[in-house]
Amino acid sequence: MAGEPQDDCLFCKIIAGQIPATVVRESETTLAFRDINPQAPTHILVIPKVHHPDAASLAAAEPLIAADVLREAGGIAGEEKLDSYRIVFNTGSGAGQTVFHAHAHLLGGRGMQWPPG
Ligand code: DGP
Repeated sequence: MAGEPQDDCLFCKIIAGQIPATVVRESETTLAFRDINPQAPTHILVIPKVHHPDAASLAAAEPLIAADVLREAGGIAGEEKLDSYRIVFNTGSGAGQTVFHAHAHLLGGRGMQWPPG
């Protein structure tokens, strides 16, 4: 059923505490933890506790929780004292998505290029 935890999902296992992660913030609906392969001095993943394969699916099914993800990312950016940062939702393998549980990348602490690669 949409939103239910998936046995084969890495991020559902992190939410369940079956795989360790460096958690920086948790809310009723979201979990935020440091990326295992950081691409910037601050690289934090903010995920919904419900399982949806990507950000657009999450927003279509649970728009309030999609908003929670964005609000948490902004709150963490403040806690991390980032005056500039990027929030990225890779969607589809061609865009670099490797974990098919919706997640926001919060990246900051270095200069960034536009357009991204
Ligand atoms: P994406 O490529 O957009 O699907 O992002 C998935 C991110 O998840 C990627 O930047 C690496 C991160 N990641 C993968 N496995 C783990 C893990 O076991 N722990 C943590 N903390 N991050 C992980």
